Amino acid sequence: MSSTPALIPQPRQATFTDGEFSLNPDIVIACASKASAEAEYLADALASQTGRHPTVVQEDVSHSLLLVVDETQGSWGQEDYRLSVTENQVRIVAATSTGVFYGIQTLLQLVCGSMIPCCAIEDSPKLRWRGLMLDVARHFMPVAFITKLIDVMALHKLNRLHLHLTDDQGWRLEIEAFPDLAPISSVRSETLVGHHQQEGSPRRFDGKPHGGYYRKQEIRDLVAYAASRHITIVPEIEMPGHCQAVLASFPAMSCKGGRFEVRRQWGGDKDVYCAGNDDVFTFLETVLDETLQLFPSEFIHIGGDECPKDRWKTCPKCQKRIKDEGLADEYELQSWFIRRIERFLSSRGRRLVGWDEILEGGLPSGATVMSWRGEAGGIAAAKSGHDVVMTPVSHTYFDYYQGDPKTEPLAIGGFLPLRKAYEYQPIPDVLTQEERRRILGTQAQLWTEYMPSPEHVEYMAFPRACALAEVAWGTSDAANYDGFLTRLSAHLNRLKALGVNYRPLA
Ligand code: TNX
Repeated sequence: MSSTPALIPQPRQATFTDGEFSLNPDIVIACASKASAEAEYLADALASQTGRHPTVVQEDVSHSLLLVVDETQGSWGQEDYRLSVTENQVRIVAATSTGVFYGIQTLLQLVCGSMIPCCAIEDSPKLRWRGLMLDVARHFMPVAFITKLIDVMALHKLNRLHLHLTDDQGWRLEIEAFPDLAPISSVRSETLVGHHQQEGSPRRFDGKPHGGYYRKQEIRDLVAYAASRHITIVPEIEMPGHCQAVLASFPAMSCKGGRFEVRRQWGGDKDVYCAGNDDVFTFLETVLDETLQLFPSEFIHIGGDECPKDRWKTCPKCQKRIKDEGLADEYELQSWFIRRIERFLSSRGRRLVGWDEILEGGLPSGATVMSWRGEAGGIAAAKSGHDVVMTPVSHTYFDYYQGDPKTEPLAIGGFLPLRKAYEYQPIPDVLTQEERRRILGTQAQLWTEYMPSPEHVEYMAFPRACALAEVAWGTSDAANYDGFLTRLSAHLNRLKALGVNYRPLA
């Protein structure tokens, strides 16, 4: 091998030596029974890369390609692996099947034709939440695309897919207890064209209905598919704001009643769930119960962002709640709302995660914060003993422009070029050693107001998500951006082979 293979994310430690392992036609993969699914995955992947399908055996004899799960490796992390390649043998050792799976991902990136360069790799991630958030509410995304995205995530050792399932502009999840909810709340009559016009000038709409929602069986299949790639799907059900689509089905859940439409434009919504109405909690708990049955994720996202307080200020029921509960104001009412939901989730053995506004008015003790309006919320949360996922607009909002707006497709705004995504450091220096452990990880945000299609999502996501994956794995080196770019330009061929519509490098 003349040059070191282009690995993304870069492993923690890798030594390459002379010589190669050759993938002969008669190759056999021997695996521990705990890694048999991973062995089949590897066999399929090798078949599509080399045209030859290896045999998989589950026995302890030594074969040329070995997948070992060694649970006695007590000191190893759940996601760590060791990969060694000699001319005679490829060996992946890990304490869990997840570690084996990551060893396989590295191995697949090493295959060149039918050769694998000799090497010794020891690898482990720095952060355990390495995610991607996909907003399927603003624009519905087909199941086939999410499946493809899961495969591309696996290639990058990303392990959380956060699905933003509900918002003002659409509700995307079938709920059996409320059979009319998804059919009605998933469809808007039309969509805003372009950005909001200047004050006073008319808005334009496309005149075309937009809709779609996921059937329960589709979700079960997606969750299982993701699990086979060692990815957890984290569902988000938004509350107390961003709920106008629900109000189109259930106006009585609002403070004022009346008629609501599934929202046709972005931003600026005033309507919220009525925090004084117990039916709202019965509704939300029913929805959450069905959601929990579908998604085994420990973490359940409840949104919590951008909850306008105007309606609550003038609502007699909300004001009565404030009085009855001895709350100071509407911010404490929001906090009371989130606490009530947090109690519900923890009674079901799950953990609540929400956007950083859930800090306002006091945070329930078990809650985890996604710090999006910068890092301050995350820092405050970590300092007060809460877990945090760092998601600041500055470095993780992949709905922002990645180049000159004059030559890029219309985006929401902002500017977040690839280099900036690569330079991100999710663990703030100001935290103590103890507090740093609170930073679970980071994730990219793909808000889809201006991404109407899967191809467009791919264009915005990649290659910035390649950078984020290395940042989250903990081996990015901002001082060597050029080195990353060199690896990336080879890595992009892998994305091309998967049919990903990435943004070409400048
Ligand atoms: C803010 S980030 C929002 C979303 C928008 C996004 C657009 C967050 C928690 N709320 O509703 O889609 O900005 O960048």
